[in-house]
Formats: sequence, C-alpha cells, structure tokens
Amino acid sequence: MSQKPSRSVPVVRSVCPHDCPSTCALEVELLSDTTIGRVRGAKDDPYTDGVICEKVARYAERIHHPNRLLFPQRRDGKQNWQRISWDEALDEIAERFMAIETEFGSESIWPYQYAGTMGHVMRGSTDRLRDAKNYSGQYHTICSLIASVGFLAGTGKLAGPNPELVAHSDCIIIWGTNPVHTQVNLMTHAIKARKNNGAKIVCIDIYETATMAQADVGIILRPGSDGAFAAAVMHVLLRDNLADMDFMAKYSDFGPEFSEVLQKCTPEWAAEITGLSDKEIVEFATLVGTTPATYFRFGYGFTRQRNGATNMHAALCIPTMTGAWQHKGGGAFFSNSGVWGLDKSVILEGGVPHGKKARSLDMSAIGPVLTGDPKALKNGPPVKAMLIQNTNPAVVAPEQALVRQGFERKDLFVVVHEQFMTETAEMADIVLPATMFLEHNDYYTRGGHSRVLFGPKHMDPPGEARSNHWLINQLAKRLGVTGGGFDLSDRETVAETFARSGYGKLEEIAKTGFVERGLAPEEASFSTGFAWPDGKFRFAPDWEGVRKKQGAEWTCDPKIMPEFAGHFDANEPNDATHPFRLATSPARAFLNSSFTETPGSQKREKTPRAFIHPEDAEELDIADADMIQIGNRRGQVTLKAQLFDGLQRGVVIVESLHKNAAHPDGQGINTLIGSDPAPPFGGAAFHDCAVWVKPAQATAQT
Ligand SMILES: Nc1nc2c(c(=O)[nH]1)N[C@H]1C(S)=C(S)[C@@H](COP(=O)(O)OP(=O)(O)OC[C@H]3O[C@@H](n4cnc5c(=O)[nH]c(N)nc54)[C@H](O)[C@@H]3O)O[C@H]1N2
Ligand SMILES: Nc1nc2c(c(=O)[nH]1)N[C@H]1C(S)=C(S)[C@@H](COP(=O)(O)OP(=O)(O)OC[C@H]3O[C@@H](n4cnc5c(=O)[nH]c(N)nc54)[C@H](O)[C@@H]3O)O[C@H]1N2
Ligand code: SF4
Ligand SMILES: [Mo]
Repeated sequence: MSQKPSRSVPVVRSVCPHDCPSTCALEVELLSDTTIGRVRGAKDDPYTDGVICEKVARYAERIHHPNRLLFPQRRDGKQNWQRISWDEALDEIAERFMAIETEFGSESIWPYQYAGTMGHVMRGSTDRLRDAKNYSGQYHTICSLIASVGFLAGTGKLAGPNPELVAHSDCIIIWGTNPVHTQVNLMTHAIKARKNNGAKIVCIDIYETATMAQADVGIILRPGSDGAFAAAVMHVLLRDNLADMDFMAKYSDFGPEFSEVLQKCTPEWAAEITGLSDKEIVEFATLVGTTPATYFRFGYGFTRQRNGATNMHAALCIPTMTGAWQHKGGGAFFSNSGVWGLDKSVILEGGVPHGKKARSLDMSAIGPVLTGDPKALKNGPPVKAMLIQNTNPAVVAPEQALVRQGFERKDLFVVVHEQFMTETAEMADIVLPATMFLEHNDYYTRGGHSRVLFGPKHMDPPGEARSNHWLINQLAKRLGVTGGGFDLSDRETVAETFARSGYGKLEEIAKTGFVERGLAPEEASFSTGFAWPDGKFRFAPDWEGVRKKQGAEWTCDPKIMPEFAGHFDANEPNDATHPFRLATSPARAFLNSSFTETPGSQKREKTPRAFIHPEDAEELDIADADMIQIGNRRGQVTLKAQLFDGLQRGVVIVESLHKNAAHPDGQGINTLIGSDPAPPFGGAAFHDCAVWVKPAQATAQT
C-alpha cells in the first residue's frame, strides 16, 4: 500500500484509531484545514513499516463522507428527524437523566461505549461520567476477555516477545487470527522471516482464509477443537522425546499427573474431535518440536468460542513444553495489554466517591438487559436511559432480535453519539455528531506491539461535530459534576495521563509521537520465569487466581472447569435440527460495523454471503449464488450461498459484519449468535453457533 507522498502536500503524523492490534503509525496528507488526501503507513515505525490496510489508506472516503452526521437531531417517534442545537440537546439529556435518576435510581442509566475508537481519552470519558454519577457499570465481555483469561491462566501476564521478533523466527504459527484481513502488519514481519531465515508459516483456522492461502502449511480444524488438537500435540511431544523437560521442570508445574492425562490424548482421539488426520497432528508436533525458534501468534479466534479460554490455554502450553520461550524469535503472543503501566485516573475517575458502587452489566447481554431479564439486570432496576458512544450494538451485539426489541421500548430514552446514522442511531431519541480521530487529541496503546502513540488534532471537524470528551464534560457541567478530566481539554488530559504514568512531558513525546513500553526481552518472553508468584507456568490453571488478576466475575460454577489443559466440551451443541456450525469471521474491508458506509469497502464486500461446502450444498439442493436461510432458536437470516471447499463439512462461514439492512429481510448475522456468558468469566461466542441451513424458499424451522 505504500507510495511516496508527493512533495508539495504537507504530511502530518497520526495513529489509526480503529480496533486493530496493528495500531498503525500514519502519515496523512493534509490538503487544507478541513481536507485530507492519501493516508500511508509510517516508514520509520518498526512495526507499521510503511504498510497499512486498504480501508484506512482510503480514509478520505470515510472522513469526507457525504453522510457524516453534522448536527444534533431529535427524533419525533417515527423516522422524522429534527435539527436541534447542542444546548437544546444537552439540556434535554441532562433533564431526562436527572428525572430518571430521581425516579428509578442512578443504576437505571447505562452509559455504553466500545471499540469504534481505541483512544483512551475518548473511550474513557464515558466511564468518567459513569463513575462520577454512579450509573450502571459495563462489564467488558465482547472481544478479548475469553482469550485473555486463557492466556493469563498459563503465563500470569498478558505480554510476550515483541511481535517485531517474528522476523527472527524459524517458524511462525498464525493461530486463530486472519491477519491478511485483521492486522496486515503481522504478515509483513512473517514474510520477512520467510525471506531472511527460510521460516515456515503455518496457519491454523477453521476455513481456508486469505492468510492460509499465503502460508506454507494450513490446518483447518473444526470450530472449538483447538484444545483437543493441542493436547494431542503435547502427547506426541512427550511420546517422541521432543519436550524440553529441563525448561518445564524449572519453569512450570508440569508433573506426572498431567503426563498421565496426556497419555490418553492420542492423535487418533484428537482426529475424531478436530476432523484432522492423525498424520497432520503428528507432523505439526514434529515441526514445532524440532524448531526451537517457533513463534506462536494467537488471535481473537479463540475468544469467539465458548471453550475458547481453555483452548487458548491449551495452545499456549505447547511453546512451554517445547521451551520455545527461551529462543530469540520463539515464544507466544496474544496481546501486550499487561505492559502499559498507565495511570488513567484523570480520564476515568470523577466526582466524589460513592458509598455503594453501582452494579456492572454485561455488555454482551444488552439484549436481555434491555428486555428486562432479571438475571441480566442483576435483579436491579430496569435500564431507562442510555448514552451510547463508539459502538453500534444494533449490528455488532449478539442476540440481535432482543437488542432491537429493547431499543423499541417507548420507556427507554436513548442518546447516540455517532459519526454516521448507524442502525443503532436510527433507533435513538437524540443523535449527536461525533468527531473522527484527526479532529481531536487522543492517545492509543498497541495491543499487537509495544508502543503507546499520540494522535494529535490536525483539522477542524465538519459542521457541529464534537468529541466524546467535549460532550461528556458539557453534560457533566449540567449534571453538577466537576474536577479532574471534567475540567481539562482532551490534550491536557493526554498530557496529565502521560505525566501521572511517568511517561514524560507531552511536548517531548509529541516530537516523535510515541512512547516505547516494551519489556526487557527476557521478561517479555518469560524465558526466566512466568508471572505467577512461584515464577512457574501453569498446566493446571488456577482460575480463581486468573479472576483476581483480570478483575473478572465468575459466570459458571468453578467446578465445571477442567483441571488440566485440554479439550473442554462446552460449545453450543449441534442436534438433528441444528446440524451446522456457524462462524462469523471478519471481512477484509469492513472493521466490525465501521467502513460499511464507504464505497471502496462496499465494492469489495458486496452482499452478505455464506461459505458452504459443495457436498453440504448438494445435499441441501443449494447451488452457488442461491439465496439461503440460516437459522436457529434465536431467529433466521437470509443471504447468498457461496460454494467453497476450504472448510470442513458441517461448517458455515459468514464473513462479517454487513449492515443488517444488507440482508433482504433486515436481520443481521448477530440475530443467530447467543449472548449467554462463556465459561469461566463471560464473553460472547461469536464464532460458536449451531444452526440449520436451507434454500431461501423452503419453510424455515426453529
Ligand atoms: N478487516 C477487519 N479487520 C479487523 C476487524 C474486522 O472486523 N475486519 N476486527 C478488529 C477487531 S475488533 C478484532 S478483535 C480483531 C480480531 O482479529 P483476529 O485476531 O483475526 O480474530 P477473529 O476476527 O475473531 O478471527 C480470527 C480467525 O479465527 C478463526 N476461528 C474462529 N473460530 C476458531 C476456532 O475455534 N479455532 C481456530 N483455530 N480458529 C477459529 C476465524 O475463522 C478467523 O479467521 O481484528 C480487528 N481487525
Ligand atoms: N458477528 C460478529 N459480531 C461481532 C464480531 C464478530 O467477529 N462477529 N466482533 C466483535 C468485536 S471483536 C468487537 S470489538 C465489536 C466491535 O463493535 P463496535 O464497538 O460497534 O465497533 P465498530 O463497529 O468499529 O464501531 C462502532 C461505531 O463507533 C463510531 N465511532 C468511531 N469513533 C468514534 C468516536 O470517537 N466517537 C463516537 N461517539 N463514535 C465513534 C463509528 O462511527 C462506528 O459506527 O463487534 C463485535 N461483533
Ligand atoms: S492495519 Fe489496522 S491499525 Fe493499520 S491502518 Fe488498517 S485498521 Fe488501522
Ligand atoms: Mo474486537
């Protein structure tokens, strides 16, 4: 994607704000105070290395989109929108919130924010108001929780060898991530390793992704079977004397009991569960067992299965058994979120402390919450008002039918602060226009790397668009809260956070645009000990210890968690009526629901389609490009079939997320996904769904 900027156009430095582990350092052509040209990846940033994805290279399409929201608007009950002033909007919101608080208590107000921007100041401002007013909390379960706790269960810390070291590996295992779609920079470094060291690239997924097409070895297993696969790999490592017994003795809790458990996990046993051949399993074990500098790059695919925490943990046991952590270019990585050492108090805390802290509601359960499910409401008051920022739950949240039913409630007051009239905004009472990243100041941490980057304001927003930070502070004034971040500008809030975190002065940091937070190589790669008190990796997880580290909540009986790493049969069961497994893996040109509005992305992704195995299609009398229905007890969705043999029989993949309205009947793919919390601590299992599939004309069953 990289080209030389033309010399006459000024180029400014920025950071991609989207929810992508790459968090690219950007160079943006600034054509005027209000106009941008091309966006490129910064060449001097070692991880970005001059490369960015197509969708952000074309950001001019998004920032200057004719449909950007420009003014506050109020809806009259139907779809008639009336322009109002910011003062009118803020006064009305403050009045309604105060009246609702008086009648139903502060917990009946639920601010709701997520991943539209990864800027800490913008995202955190919503939480500052929540904290100051003791509104209901948000338990963050969409996205990373399931996999994060699986990683913590082994290492005790979310860290790992710097992903730039991939370039020094002899073998790279890309497991449960599709970086060609979701974090293109990982491919830059993996391909460097192949070029420089002749490294092998292995991709483990549930279908033949665009990444697998570029790999040397592709392993297509059944969804949710990674734990069984990993256990069999460990069986072979022990059987064939490929395990590093010295490393395990020194740095893990490995012992005869686990060894005995693994005896039963033969490749033949795992072949049944994974749908792989025992030969594929043995070959993989032999490859990683004989290649010390093997780098396991785990992705969020793990976090989308009900048994994903245990699968992640089991996969993570492999580099510990081979001792890969000790070798340059070896080890494993999921996220660096344990390394920032940030003091975010000025962003997150406000007002005076409250006696009893408000309940925290599971964000994945927004459907059950809004439709009055007592358990989801923790037996507390109903939610009567919401302020929604940087998220589009009508599209992205599970159990969509319930989410939409909830938003249709006449007694629910909803404010949405957005860049576009999303399908969530369309259901709001008041919609407010939001800035984009080049129009406000913020900073960003890089989950897939080791830098914290500053993204300064470079241009004026269009119309009356205002930032989250500004909106929250204006609303806070009307609600009578002040102090800390409520009295600072967005830039001052960045500066104060950097100062409190010991990063140094913003003026200095702004010169380079980043702070390096990488741990010392031995610490990052745990090669001299893990982050549990005894310094040992856990093959037998201490889930209660993980819960405390993560600040998580048990959502199942702790007794159901298996004692050792391996297969955990916890996924949504298939039955005679629901014989298929559906996964909603990410589309290349959409980023969750962002970019569904831009012409370049729409052109690439076209209409929603389901990949289905040709033999399954034939049995169901479905031809390529036929309209089909996919359904289960939660509802049904209509889309196009695309015959594809790069997956196992019985598996259906819908690359997501299209707008709900892109489906002929307006029901988006999340209609089918469950919002029940995955064990042990919750999380929505977006790729773990039992469904039926039929030609569209046939009568559907539920
Ligand atoms: N283009 C694009 N980029 C994105 C996003 C997007 O929607 N589109 N989303 C952004 C966000 S919010 C995130 S969190 C990241 C996520 O990015 P990734 O880390 O890539 O994670 P996932 O999107 O969940 O899925 C990764 C892969 O896991 C596979 N998978 C599903 N179930 C299993 C399983 O049981 N086992 C194995 N081995 N594989 C499985 C899926 O088929 C998919 O190919 O990407 C970010 N970047
Ligand atoms: N079926 C299925 N569903 C999924 C997933 C999946 O893989 N499959 N992935 C899940 C994952 S991992 C995630 S993280 C979620 C993400 O889902 P969301 O959190 O909804 O993320 P986006 O769709 O990227 O962005 C939401 C909105 O934020 C707005 N926005 C961006 N910046 C700002 C800002 O500064 N201020 C304000 N007020 N608004 C802003 C954008 O215009 C956009 O409409 O989706 C989840 N949903
Ligand atoms: S690869 Fe990810 S971080 Fe980089 S520009 Fe694209 S969306 Fe942004
Ligand atoms: Mo995510």
